Parts: sequence; structure tokens; C-alpha cells
Amino acid sequence: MQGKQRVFSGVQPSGNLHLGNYLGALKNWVSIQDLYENYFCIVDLHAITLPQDPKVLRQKIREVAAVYLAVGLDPGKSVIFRQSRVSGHAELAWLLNCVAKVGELSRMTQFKDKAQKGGAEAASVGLYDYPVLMAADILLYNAHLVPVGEDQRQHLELTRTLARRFNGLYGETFIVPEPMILEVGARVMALDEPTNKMSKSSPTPAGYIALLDGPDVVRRKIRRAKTDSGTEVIASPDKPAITNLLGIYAATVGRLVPEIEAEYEGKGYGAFKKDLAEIVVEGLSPVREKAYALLNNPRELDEILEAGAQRAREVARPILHSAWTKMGLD
Ligand code: ATP
Ligand code: LTN
Repeated sequence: MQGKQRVFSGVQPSGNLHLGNYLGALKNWVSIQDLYENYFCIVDLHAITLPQDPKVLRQKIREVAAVYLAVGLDPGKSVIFRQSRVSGHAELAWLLNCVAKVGELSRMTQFKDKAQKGGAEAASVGLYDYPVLMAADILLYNAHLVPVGEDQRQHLELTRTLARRFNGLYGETFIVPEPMILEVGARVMALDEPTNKMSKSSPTPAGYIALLDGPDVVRRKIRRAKTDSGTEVIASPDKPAITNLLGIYAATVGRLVPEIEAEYEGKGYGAFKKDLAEIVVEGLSPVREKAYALLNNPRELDEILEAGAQRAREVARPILHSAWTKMGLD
């Protein structure tokens, strides 16, 4: 693996992985897996920034691991592990907390959105500090590239700011990472409300297609997906619902939206949705089947994660030590 640039990314085990996670992140991770030295993390410390039931969390962690493997991430090519099993993430987060500014964190839109739900005063300090922990995840491995969905752009910008600031204050320590955000699929919207992002923490399952949803559920959700007025299958800013469905189609089959528009000219929403449902079912069925098979053997999943954590610790340790040394903590 030597000589390759490093990639770091992660998914929170905070709910059901969905088509947005797949098209915006996981699919891309698989396609770049051979090109880089990859660290794909299950960011369980991020998941607990909102309340989690321990029993459910335990299961969700394994589900994310199973989905990682089922989509094609290969532990022989990528380091797959849990964030909480590498203590350097939390340790570097503390160092970076002392470099980050309250003003910066207060501007993070994800915090504002998530905190708004229960009132900002009642949000956990962890939720506020979420972007600093994310910066620690990335900088701890000196990752060059971070493949994520569009919603993570602002967090990545903060990571870059913290890396530059640390280097400026204490001397060159961290690589300033670059975001890797796809053109297509980087922002899949909710099926029931196409002005909101498809999200794990969505209040209704109708909004998202879970990667573990069975074929009939997928078909029903797409059939019931909100559509715009009119009948034409054309993407446009005043037609967010059909634009979103076209984006899902394009990202799933790896084609461009205009080609698909041309194919459905004069055919109407019904025919389009029917075909879209089959395409998504076809794309997800192998993932679902493989993930369930892996979940039948949780011990093997746990072993893969532990072996990954061991490799991650070895890479992280000298980088954390160099940050300590630079700060005078050696
Ligand atoms: P939550 O709703 O709980 O915040 P999430 O659904 O946004 O969760 P994350 O674990 O936060 O999922 O995200 C994992 C990866 O999936 C990130 O790279 C993120 O940018 C990407 N992602 C999440 N939602 C979408 C979406 N709707 N479209 C495209 N990419 C997405
Ligand atoms: N905040 C990210 C998940 C995440 C992440 C990371 C992504 C945590 N740490 C490091 C890339 C790199 C999200 O998708 N909500």
C-alpha cells in the first residue's frame, strides 16, 4: 500500500443506511478502493452526539460493517474499523478543541439544523463539537482525500482550517485534506419531501430507501414518492421531486441525466417511476442479500473490525505523537 495517497471517510451507525449514503459516498469508496490507501471508519463516537439506545447502537454498528463489506469494500484493500476502538480519535479531538474557535463551530449548519430540533440550549456539547472530532478523524491519518456527500463540505472546510492553523502555530504537522465530492449522487433528497436531504434521522421511513429494504418496500416507496405538477420527465429547479428521481436513476446506473430525460420523453411519470423502482431493486438486492448473510456471523464481523482497528492504531500513533511533541506535551 506504500506510496499511495491516503483516503479517510466514515458513516455514523445512527440509523438505517440509505440510498443517499450509497450513491453519495459508499459507491465512490468502492470505485476508488484500488487507487488509494483507504481508511473506512464506522464513526460510533459521532453517533452518540444524539441519544442512542445501547442495544440498537450495538446492532447498527454491525449493520454498517456488513453493508461496508456487502457493497464491496475489501478488508484486504481497505482498513475497516470502529472509531471508538482507536483512542487517538478522541485524544486528537481534544488537542484540536484547543485550536478551534467557538465562533467557527457556531456557524456549522449541521449543528444549527440538528440542534434546532430540540433547542440549541439542550443540544449536547458533543453535537456542538462534532466537526472537531471529524477533523481529528481525518488528520489522525494524514489523509489526503475525503470522499463524502455534499452535506459534509462545510465540515471539510473546517478540517482544512484547523490543519492549517495547527501547522501555523506549531509547525508542519498535518496534511491539509481535499474533499472528494461527486457530480452525480452527492445530494440525494428525501422521497416524501424533495427539499430535504435523504437522511438516516428522517422522521418517516417513507423519505428514504434503506439499503436493507426488501424489493417490495423499495417499489412501494418509489411508487409513492412525491412528484411535481406536470408530466414531463425533465430536471429543473422548479421540479425538485422529478429532478431528485432523475438524479437517483443517473447515479444508480452511472449515466447522465440528459440521456435519461431523452429516453423518457413523452412517457410520463408512471412509466419512469416503474423503471426506476426496478433499477434500484436490481442495484440493491445483491447488497441486501450479502449484508444479511454477513450479519448471520457477527463474530466474523467483529474480528474484521478488530483487525482493522489494530492497523489503524499503528498508523495513527506516530501522527498523534508528533502533534503532542509539537505542542510541548512530549
Ligand atoms: P444523519 O441523517 O443521521 O445525519 P446521514 O444520513 O446524513 O445521517 P451520515 O452517516 O451522516 O448519514 O453520512 C455518511 C455519508 O453519506 C457522508 O459522506 C454523507 O455526506 C453521505 N450522505 C448522507 N446523506 C446523503 C444524501 N442524502 N445524499 C448523498 N450523500 C449523503
Ligand atoms: N460527519 C460525517 C461522518 C464522518 C466523516 C468523518 C466523514 C465522521 N468523521 C471523517 C468523512 C471523514 C457525516 O457524513 N455525517
